[in-house]
Amino acid sequence: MKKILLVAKKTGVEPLGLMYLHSALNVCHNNEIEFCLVGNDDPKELSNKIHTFQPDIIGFSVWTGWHMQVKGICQATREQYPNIKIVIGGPHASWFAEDIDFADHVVIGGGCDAIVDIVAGGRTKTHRTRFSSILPIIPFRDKLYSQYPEFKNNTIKSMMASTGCAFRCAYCYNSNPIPEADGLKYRTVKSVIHEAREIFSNFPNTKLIFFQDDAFGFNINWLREFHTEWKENINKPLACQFRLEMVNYRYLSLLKKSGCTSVTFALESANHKIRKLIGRAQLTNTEMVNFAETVKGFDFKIRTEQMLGLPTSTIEDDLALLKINIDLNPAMAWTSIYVPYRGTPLGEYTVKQGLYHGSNEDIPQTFFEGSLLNFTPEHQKKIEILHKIYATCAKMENGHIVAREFIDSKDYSWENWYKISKENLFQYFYNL
Ligand code: B12
Ligand code: SF4
Repeated sequence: MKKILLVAKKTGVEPLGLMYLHSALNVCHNNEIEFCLVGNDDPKELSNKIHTFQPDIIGFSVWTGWHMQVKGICQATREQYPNIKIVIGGPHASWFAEDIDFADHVVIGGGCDAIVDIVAGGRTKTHRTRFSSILPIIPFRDKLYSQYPEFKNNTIKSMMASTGCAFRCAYCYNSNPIPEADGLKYRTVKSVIHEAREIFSNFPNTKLIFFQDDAFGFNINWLREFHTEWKENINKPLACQFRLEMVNYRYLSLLKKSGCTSVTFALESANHKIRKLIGRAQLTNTEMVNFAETVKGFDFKIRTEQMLGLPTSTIEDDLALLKINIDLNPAMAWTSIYVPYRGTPLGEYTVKQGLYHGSNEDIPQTFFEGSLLNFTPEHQKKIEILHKIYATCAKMENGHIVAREFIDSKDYSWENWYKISKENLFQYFYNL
């Protein structure tokens, strides 16, 4: 029997990757599996867990941005417990396997076959499987949910219906596909329905399934079959994300008829030159707005996404997109601050243009923390403040004016926010 500890960074979304690994490992019945999700609140949680559980193997699921911390954790673990085997998998391992010199095994691509092989005593250092190897498997939820009841109690549960993406945005790792990321692949509708049925019957508090797919239902024939089966067998609300380029009447009506209530799509930038730079120029600005309005016409709750501080962008660009959001009035205008991930075409572009001088080692753990590009300190600060007030300003009729005045004032106190927002709302009320 082997004791296996599966570790990931804790986020608000259940770690589907680890749940898939658990499911694959379940075929080797004699293993004891525990999870540890590393949050920011308890720095000793993982070392305590290793100490009490005494695993034979620790598997880390790693994203770029968390990799330096994981390296430190692994080096310390190795010193204290030289017999524990360390396995590194997940997106960072898949794209940067050659940088990982602190593990016994590095897994590129899908991990289900690899982890089973490693546990059975496989000796290769680098394991390669296609990401789509998860397709026939249904992730195990019980064990993780019993260890982390907040995911069980969450009325939203996540699923994936596909792996890979058909698009190639320059800021995203999918634009630089590794052979193991073998394009867009779908699970069968039958298997998706089977998983959803299990979720709703085993966790009856579930109100909605969030499909984490990058572009849900890109294959319209798959979506057509899905919509019939979901309606007939599940008939519960779902949320998904897609690209505006996929939008047409047929696509939206299939989503609507399935029971989709909430949709997320990215606008990213109101500046067409920048949209070209980031690989999102398939639509003109007018088309982008018209398509977004078409989505709204179907009465979905909308979340738009945008990156502030894109390479070569100005605060004016960011405010112009805020105005588009105000006119569209989504339920939520979500923003991140652009991170120049090395290895993506846009990350490399920022280095070539002298806009960024770092390596992936200075990448923050989330993309909300500030810009790494060489904007002036004043511009950097404005981006940070705009990020914090963006969603609120998007709900105010003259929010772009409020945002501009507030970030230009350089007084970022509550008192000043109160003064500026109140004055502007009065102006709007009196139609001045
Ligand atoms: C849902 C999602 C999120 C959710 C959380 C998901 C979660 N808790 O797992 C949220 C919204 C919170 C999120 C946040 C971030 N995300 Co995200 N996210 C995704 C998304 C869309 C799906 C992930 C998923 O569930 N996939 C399905 C599972 C089954 O696949 P998987 O996790 O890859 O796992 C498989 C293999 O990788 C492997 N594997 C995984 N772990 C391990 C461990 C071991 C030991 C082994 C052997 C194998 C193995 O086996 C699994 C089964 O085949 C992916 C894109 C994608 N399509 O995968 C991006 C993606 C993972 N995210 C990405 C990024 C960059 C982030 C952020 C770091 C962005 C940021 N800077 O804020 C943050 C992290 C924030 C934080 N606090 O740490 C990048 C990672 C790129 C990279 N080089 O690392 C991706 C790939 C998007 C992209 N195309 O660029 N994300
Ligand atoms: S649509 Fe999303 S997942 Fe696909 S390449 Fe663009 S950013 Fe990446």
